[in-house]
Amino acid sequence: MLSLGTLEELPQAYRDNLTDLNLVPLWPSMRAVLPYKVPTRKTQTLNWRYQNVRPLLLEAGELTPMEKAERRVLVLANPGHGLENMQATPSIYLGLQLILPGETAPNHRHTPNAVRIIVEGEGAYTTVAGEPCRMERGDLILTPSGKWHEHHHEGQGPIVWLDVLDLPLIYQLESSWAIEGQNQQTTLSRDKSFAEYSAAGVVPNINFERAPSDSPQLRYPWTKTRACLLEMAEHYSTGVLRISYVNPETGGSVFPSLGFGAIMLRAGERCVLPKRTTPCVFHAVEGSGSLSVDGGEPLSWVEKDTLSSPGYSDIVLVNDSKTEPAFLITADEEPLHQHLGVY
Ligand code: GTQ
Repeated sequence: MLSLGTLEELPQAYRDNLTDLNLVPLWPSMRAVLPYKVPTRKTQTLNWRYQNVRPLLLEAGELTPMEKAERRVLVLANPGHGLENMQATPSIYLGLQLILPGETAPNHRHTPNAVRIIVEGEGAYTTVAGEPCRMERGDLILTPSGKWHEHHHEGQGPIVWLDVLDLPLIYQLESSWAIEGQNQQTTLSRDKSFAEYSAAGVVPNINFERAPSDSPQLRYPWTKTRACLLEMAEHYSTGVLRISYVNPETGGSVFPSLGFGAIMLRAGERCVLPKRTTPCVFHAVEGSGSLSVDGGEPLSWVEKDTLSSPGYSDIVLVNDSKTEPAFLITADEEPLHQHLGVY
């Protein structure tokens, strides 16, 4: 490897002249932006333990009425990226959102793509482009870029979900903006996951229009994902049990930016994930266990916890239970890495 010149080796007067003209010499910073073989990763391995976040989120419910929040969210910010930047990974924003019974988070739309993963509570629904999507624990609900969405809660007790957005990416592209609208009028009582996309490989053959761009399926019920993973476990006694959430029309990722999946850990399983370039977010839907990165100290997790890990690292997930499976939903930047040719 070359030994590159430093900034200090340059005369101060020369450096000042460069600065005056908004110029920067590359060579002192060359290895910072093009490190040798392995990228610099700011994404820290972290667990935002739900038991720690929940009381503060409920307190936000007392401190800040919905009218003053628009969205009542505590952002899960990775300190490696600077808390103020609200990044869990370079492209992923995470937030835990609270709605109290009878409250509505008003209609709006924005350029970033969003997913909700339901953490606790019953009786809420989010209306996305006119489709009311019921929110049940573990469900994954899409709000693709530009689609109107509003959240309602008609049940008892708080509802909490995890928001996963590509906001940091869209913001960095200087393309992040939102507008508010009147609440949506809809005659539908359910979303398409109940009829048009209720079973793999089967579609209605009347009044059915294909929608090839955004995923036409907005809600991915957890009960079905869970059943699918258990079914896979019946057939595969070894190997990683992992599914991807896809656009049912194309088979591709649900968003061009972020990818979503779910992992089942068999009872007592120690699961070594294939090493990948993309950082990853894990949300524990059921069970408890640990995550270790690059052979480091295992980080414990329980149901409802949300974790992050950097890319280019060896990841091991362990299920603590010797009798029950554990389930995690994942979010990562794979589609983006694929598009860019860096995956
Ligand atoms: O529910 O639409 O966590 O617009 C951040 C921005 C949630 C939402 C967030 C949003 C939303």
